[in-house]
Amino acid sequence: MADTPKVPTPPPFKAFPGKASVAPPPMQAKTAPTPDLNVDMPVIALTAKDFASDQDVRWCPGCGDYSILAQVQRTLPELGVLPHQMVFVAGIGCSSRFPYYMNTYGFHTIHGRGAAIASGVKAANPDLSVWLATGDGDGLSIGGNHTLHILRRNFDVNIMLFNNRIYGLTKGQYSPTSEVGKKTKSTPYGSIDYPINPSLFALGSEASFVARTIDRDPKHLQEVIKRAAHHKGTAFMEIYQNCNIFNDGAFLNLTEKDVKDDNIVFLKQGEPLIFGKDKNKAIMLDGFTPKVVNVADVSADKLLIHNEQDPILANILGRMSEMEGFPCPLGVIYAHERPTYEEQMTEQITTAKSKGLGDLKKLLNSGNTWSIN
Ligand SMILES: Cc1ncc(C[n+]2csc(CCOP(=O)(O)OP(=O)(O)O)c2C)c(N)n1
Ligand code: SF4
Ligand SMILES: [Mg+2]
Repeated sequence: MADTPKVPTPPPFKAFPGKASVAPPPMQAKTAPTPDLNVDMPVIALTAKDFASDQDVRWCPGCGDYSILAQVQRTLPELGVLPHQMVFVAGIGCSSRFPYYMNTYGFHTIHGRGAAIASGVKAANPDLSVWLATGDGDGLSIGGNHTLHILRRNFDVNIMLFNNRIYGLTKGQYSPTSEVGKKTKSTPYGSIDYPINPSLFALGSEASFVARTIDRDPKHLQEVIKRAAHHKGTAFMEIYQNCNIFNDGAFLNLTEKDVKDDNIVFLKQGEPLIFGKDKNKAIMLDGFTPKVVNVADVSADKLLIHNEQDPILANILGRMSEMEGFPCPLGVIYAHERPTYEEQMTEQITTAKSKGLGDLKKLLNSGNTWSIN
């Protein structure tokens, strides 16, 4: 196969006139600076156990949430962030029980409002490493509005959206990601709601990082968690998760040994999208339309090369998961840094403070004021 073509640099963001696009950051944990007390102290090697709380885990046996929890706890020691520098926030749902099981600070908040609370935590103390656990119901039904706003604001928060395509905690009602025709307790004749694609929702909400992964692939899950942790800005992870009680087998096409290789394409920056049991299939673009081709029939320079900084390609890849005859892209779909909300907010506060103390009475009586007789 010919040399892999160079990945083009995307244009700068129009929302930040004059600022050039930002190259992917060096792998460096985005976290709190080491507190003064720890300066010059030897680094303590933490393990997964240091991030696990003493609470009994109350998920159903066999639930995919166990794997997600285990991979988070296994990955965190590598980030160089101490448990007391982290906050896990959640709304309500099975997935939202996550903070109980973490030996970090945590908030189990109200349904759909985790994104707003996580934004507040980050605004109040930008040095904390803030994580949000949410579900397809919590984050995209009642909390859809809050999810949208945290994404466009770009707080440096890591969001894990557990997508099991069902309301698990409330015993099996349909969710915004349930497929058309799905029969549940609240859709006895089959759902007539068209489902949301969470990764596309995140892209449409101007997320600066969007990745997709799955509970049954621990290694991939860990890689995605690590990438999200290193991204400066809101990192949105859609995690396919099996609810074996109310929606068992929702992702069988991506987990069954005999079919998964034909149904998944793993995204790797700068590499062609090749998939299939024998690595004999690939994706190429015909204009903006993706096509599945046989590797043997096409020259290597015609194959689609992954560029996680390309927003147009991100939309094609986000959509591909539901296109008939195409594999589901797993990995980092989009990663392109831009200034975070808390950075800009701090800058504005500093500028305002530099002007000295204000006069509230003068302010209230300034501008267009009038008296009512
Ligand atoms: C204001 C409010 N409305 C409704 C509920 C009931 N409720 C609790 S969890 C939930 C849905 C959870 O689904 P999801 O976010 O997908 O989480 P999962 O349990 O599937 O992980 C609902 C509707 C609630 N707790 N509060
Ligand atoms: S109801 Fe489903 S999502 Fe909730 S704990 Fe049980 S298996 Fe997991
Ligand atoms: Mg759910």
